[in-house]
Amino acid sequence: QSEIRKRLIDAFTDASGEFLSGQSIAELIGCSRTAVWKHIEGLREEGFTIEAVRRKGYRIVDTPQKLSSDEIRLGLKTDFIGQKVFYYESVDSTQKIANDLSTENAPEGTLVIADEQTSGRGRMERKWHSPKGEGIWMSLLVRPEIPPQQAPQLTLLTAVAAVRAIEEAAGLTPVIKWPNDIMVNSKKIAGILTEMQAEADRIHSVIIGIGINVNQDRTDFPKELLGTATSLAIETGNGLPRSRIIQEFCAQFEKLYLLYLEKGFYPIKLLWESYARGIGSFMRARTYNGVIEGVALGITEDGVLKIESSDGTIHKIYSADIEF
Ligand code: BT5
Repeated sequence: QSEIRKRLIDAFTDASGEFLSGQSIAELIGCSRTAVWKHIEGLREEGFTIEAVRRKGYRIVDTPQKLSSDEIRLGLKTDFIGQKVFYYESVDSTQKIANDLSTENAPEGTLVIADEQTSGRGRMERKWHSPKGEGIWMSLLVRPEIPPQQAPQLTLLTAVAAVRAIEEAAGLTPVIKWPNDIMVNSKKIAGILTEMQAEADRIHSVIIGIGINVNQDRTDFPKELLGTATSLAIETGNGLPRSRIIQEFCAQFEKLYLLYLEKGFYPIKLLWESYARGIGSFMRARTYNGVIEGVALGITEDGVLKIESSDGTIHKIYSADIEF
């Protein structure tokens, strides 16, 4: 079986992107023409995209870019972020696994990555679409010595790290929409979810979940995300190795995190503002307690959004979805 698979891959490699007829594949790998179809299906299940055209045959359009912890660690330029990687083919949510690892005292910088999440989560129990092989679905564990109420600052720090990683690895410059949306051409390309384990005055751990859409094409998004979501492949026109983006993210995150621990939130705030859109504009914020409209003044030291409504009241927004 694996011998046939190998011959099939070799045949496609030799064909270098040209079509191979069913008959010639059958001869090359030594099986019947009906068996060819079964082997092609096998490759598809592994993540190969194979085009089939009548009278021409088959050709490989895209190969799976398998991730592995070795591949991620190779070429990682950090001291501790991502130095311990747990990689899974399929999980419900990497947040849950990172949370379990945290109670087992996993070291700071531990990274959990999955090729697929079957119940990826957004904020407020929303769903995060995490199809197999198409994106970066990962959770990072950190243990900063900061008061629990400052943990939201890490969401903003992570947004800066994600924007910079995408800039470096893909050559796009995304913008940030408060608090956690990373946008390219007004569509969401990445999201961040920060959760923590803490007592009243002490943080045990913060689990930062990051989802980045990488290889999806337009048809890979469910209907409800068609107008609002995008991927690096859609925006750049080509697929990208996920490991490169993960490595870049880890490097950017580590730099910012060390700066944050040493100098506090202020330098991070300045960077965040330089990538943010909508500050100074009219915004509508949908919060738990209703809608607040007004001009966005900026963020506070704690990463809270300030909106001034038309009667001059300044509202502090801790959690909301915004439109502008
Ligand atoms: C977020 O929530 O943007 C946080 C997403 C965090 C995902 C990561 S993946 C690794 C880790 N493990 C998890 O289980 N989660 C984290 P929020 O701001 O609430 O946005 C959620 C909304 O974004 C959904 O209600 C959809 O409208 C939209 N959405 C869902 N999947 C998307 C995708 N793949 N790309 C763009 N938008 C999406």
